[in-house]
Parts: sequence; C-alpha cells; structure tokens
Amino acid sequence: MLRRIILDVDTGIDDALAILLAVRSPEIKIDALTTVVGNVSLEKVLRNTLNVLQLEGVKDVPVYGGLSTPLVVKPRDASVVHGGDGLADTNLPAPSLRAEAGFAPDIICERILDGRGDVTLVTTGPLTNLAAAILKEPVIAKKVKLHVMMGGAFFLTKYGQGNVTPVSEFNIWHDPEAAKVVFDSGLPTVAVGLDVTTDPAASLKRSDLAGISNDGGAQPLVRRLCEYCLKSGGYLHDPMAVAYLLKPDLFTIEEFPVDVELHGSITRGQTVADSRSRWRKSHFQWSPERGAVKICTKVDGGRFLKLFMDRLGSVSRAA
Ligand SMILES: [Ca+2]
Repeated sequence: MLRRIILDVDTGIDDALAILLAVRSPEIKIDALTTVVGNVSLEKVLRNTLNVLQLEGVKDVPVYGGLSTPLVVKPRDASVVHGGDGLADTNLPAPSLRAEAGFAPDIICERILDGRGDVTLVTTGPLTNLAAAILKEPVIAKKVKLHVMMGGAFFLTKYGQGNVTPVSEFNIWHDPEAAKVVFDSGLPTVAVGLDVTTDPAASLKRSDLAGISNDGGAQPLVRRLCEYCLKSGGYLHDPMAVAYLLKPDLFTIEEFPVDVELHGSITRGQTVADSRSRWRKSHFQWSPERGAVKICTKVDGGRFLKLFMDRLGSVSRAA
C-alpha cells in the first residue's frame, strides 16, 4: 500500500539524502514537505529543500515554510557539521522552484484532519513545527497512526550518547520544549535515535563512494553530500528514519516511557527513557500516566546500507 507522508525537515545534509530516499521510493508518496529551523536558518532550509527537489526534477511535492525559531529559545545552527549553507558548502544557486503559501504547522493540522486518517508523519529536524501543530489542534495526536522521528539519544546501546552535549541529541537539544509537547501528547512515536544511527555498521565508509554515481539529476549532489558526511562519521541519521517506513524489519524496537530534560544545567535536551527493569513497576514508578515511545535499539546495518545504496547510488528509481 502506498504510504502517504508529511516529511518535516531542517535540510541539512542528511535531510537532503532522506528527501531523495523518500522521493525515489515507490512505497511512499510525500503529501507535503514542511520545513523548520534547525541545522541552518529557515531561509536556508527552504532554499536547500527546494534545490534538492529541483535537481531531482520533482515538481509535484508542495513545500511549506514553518517556524524560524524554537518555541522558547533562540536558534543555534549546526553549520559546523553541514557547511555554511547547510548543504556541504555546495552554494547552489537560488532555485526557481517556489514554496507554497501555507504555514507548516497549519498544513500539518489540515492534512491530518482531512478525514482520510492515513497520514504518517516523519520528522528529521527539531520538533518545533509538530509541537506548534499539536498546541493548535491537540486532537491530531489521536488521529495520526504513526510518527517516525529522527531524534534522541537514549543510552540503550553503546552508541546512544548525545552528539551536541554528552547526553543530548541535536534535534531534541535545539528545541527541548517542542520535544516535550510531542512526547506528552501521546502521539504514537517511533524514535530512530543515535542509539542506532551512529552504529558504525550502518554508517557510510569511504569505500561506499565508489558505488555512488556522479551522473545525472541530483547524483552529483548525492555524491558530494556523502563525501562531506564522511568527515563527521558517515552517519545517515535522517535517511534511517525514512528507511524505517520502507523496511521496519531492519530494526529492533523496545518500548519505554520517555521524558525530556528541560531544566538541567548540563543535561537540557536529554531524552530520558525509563529502561529500569527492577523499579519501573514498583512504588518508585515514574510518571505512570506517560505513554511509551517505541525506540529503535538495533539496526541491521548491512541491509540498511544496501537499501540506501540501491536507491541513492544512481539516478534510476527503485522498482
Ligand atoms: Ca535533520
């Protein structure tokens, strides 16, 4: 069955690769691409998103601008990882493709409440747009069948440590208040966090570049992004969230209550999963009303990389 998704992005090297993976996957139809401040400013995120679609020759995916600041704090970019332009310093010219007039949180609400009840949300940036949508229309949390997010560091595997601070992952750290709104809403969330996205078996290696064609459409960009990505570990964070939709059997899932640290002087933005076996159900029960989040705790790295290379290694779209 064709899966209809809203993809919320802060494009970003790995967001660009995630968009292309989604566009090239016949199992998915992107109903709307919504953009949010994160890796770079909203203006750059929009420009990058439109450029990716334009290079790929995609004209039928509407793109919307969203929030240009987190809910409470000021934006802090990640250009040290993604390049000054957010796209590996490719400095692409301004795209001729244009964004639509709507505002991302409104679009998220509209598409979820349109009566069809079949929207899957995929977020590969901070949760600011989604939180704003939930604050506007809390009922959407009950209408969405599935939310797959790239985000969080849950300390459930040896790789699940923070990438901005020792305990905080970028998307959550950038807007912890938004993440808390999302976790508290009861939205059925699958978290594809650093516990799996930084597993070396699922990360690009220099030898993989030989399998990435430089020819045609968006391929020169794909090649450049993959090369740049190798400078910081070869991690394919955001494509892995899309891969969850395509092949959920690549992942092992465990469910735990999750809360977000908002006040810690050194732990702000930490995603705290209550993985205790001894005390969780005892009189020391923590947050009994809190719903569980499905957290990816293992990925078949070899099969994930094969899927990525099959669909992004050359311009031909997967059948
Ligand atoms: Ca991202």
